[in-house]
Amino acid sequence: MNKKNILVTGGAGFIGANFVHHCLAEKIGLIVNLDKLTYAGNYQNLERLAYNADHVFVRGDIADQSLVQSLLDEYQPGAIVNFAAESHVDRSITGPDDFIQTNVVGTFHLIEAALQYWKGLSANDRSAFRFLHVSTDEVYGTLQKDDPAFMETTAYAPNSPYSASKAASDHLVRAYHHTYGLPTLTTNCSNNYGPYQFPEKLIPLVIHNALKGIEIPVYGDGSNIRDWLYVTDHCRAISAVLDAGQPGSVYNIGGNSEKTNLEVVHTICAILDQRVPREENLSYDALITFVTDRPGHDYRYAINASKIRREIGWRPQETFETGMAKTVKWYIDHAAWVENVTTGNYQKWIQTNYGQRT
Ligand code: NAD
Ligand code: TDX
Repeated sequence: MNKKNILVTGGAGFIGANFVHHCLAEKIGLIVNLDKLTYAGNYQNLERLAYNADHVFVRGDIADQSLVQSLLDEYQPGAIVNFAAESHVDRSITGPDDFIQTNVVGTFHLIEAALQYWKGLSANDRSAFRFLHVSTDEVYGTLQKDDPAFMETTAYAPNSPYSASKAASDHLVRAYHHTYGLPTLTTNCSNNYGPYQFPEKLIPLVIHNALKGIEIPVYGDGSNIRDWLYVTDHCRAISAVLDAGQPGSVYNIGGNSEKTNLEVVHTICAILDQRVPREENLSYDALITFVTDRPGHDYRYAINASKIRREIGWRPQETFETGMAKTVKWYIDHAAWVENVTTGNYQKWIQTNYGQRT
């Protein structure tokens, strides 16, 4: 086994691509990046790595167990970090099949390949190996305004097909540790934002629509609350858990930055008002449009991140204000990237999701 090599899955998506860039900047070792390149995966996110000898990109499915097995045999990684997933709640409501296939069946085949590989390692390598599964706070369900934040011990209560599929995958990972002793780690993180996020998610969608001068759709009355974390802080947390996490453990990761959706939208509009003023000094706020709510919409997520802070020493470096300023600037500076990902199939999704809402 080569301890420094990591098999990253879903590394052409939003968080995965940021993680790959983070690892390569830190010169951690060879990154083998397995991604199916679904609508959400974008090789452009990795283009600047085309000549980086420490990055190997493989187009493929985590559910293809023999492919995963052959990559493990060839590159002998010391860790697998699993980002690959269908990740958008609204899409899971209109079409849950892909979520079950990748998030549940795919994770099963990936961890089964990992187990077979791990069993063949020497005793020293078996104890050094890690399977890190990247999950979400949504598995814990929803909170009321004054409820305490989610802890690692909070009972699972997923409410959407997306969160149910992620919960199922978390349980598989837990079982593979408990039954077979596979050294697993699970991280449950709050909402991320930053570069390379597909503009179907709230923050990049708002920036995109505002700059195009089209309606900014806010579900319901905009009072739902999310705990926002800048993506690079999430990547640092995953690296820290890989290095120092206890096998079989779960770590909650959060930004300690709860905002209503309306607060998020107003923040983006205010930054854009400064950076790209509209004609006649109209505010971008004027584009906000309240639309039919998401079915089963979770009211509030909040993460208690005291375990990872206490045991591993991780804490976020960005505040919501500094992270949002960087994020809006990135989308303004990368208009060509946005243009490329918002053509074709993206247009069909916008019609499916927003065409029915009043
Ligand atoms: P994303 O949708 O941007 O990217 C997912 C990536 O996985 C894409 O590159 C896609 O091509 C790839 N993929 C999908 N199915 C695959 C398959 N069967 N085999 C191989 N690759 C496949 O998602 P994201 O926002 O970067 O999220 C990454 C992970 O982090 C997910 O597991 C998600 O549940 C979790 N997460 C996301 C957030 C968030 O706010 N975005 C928060 C907490 C946890
Ligand atoms: O057009 C919109 N209008 C709107 O009001 C969209 C797309 C979203 N929203 C609301 C719904 C949510 O309350 O904004 C909030 C954030 O929505 P999303 O960006 O879709 O994220 P969310 O549903 O909270 O899930 C995200 O965080 C947890 C990720 O997509 C998941 O992958 C992650 O697990």
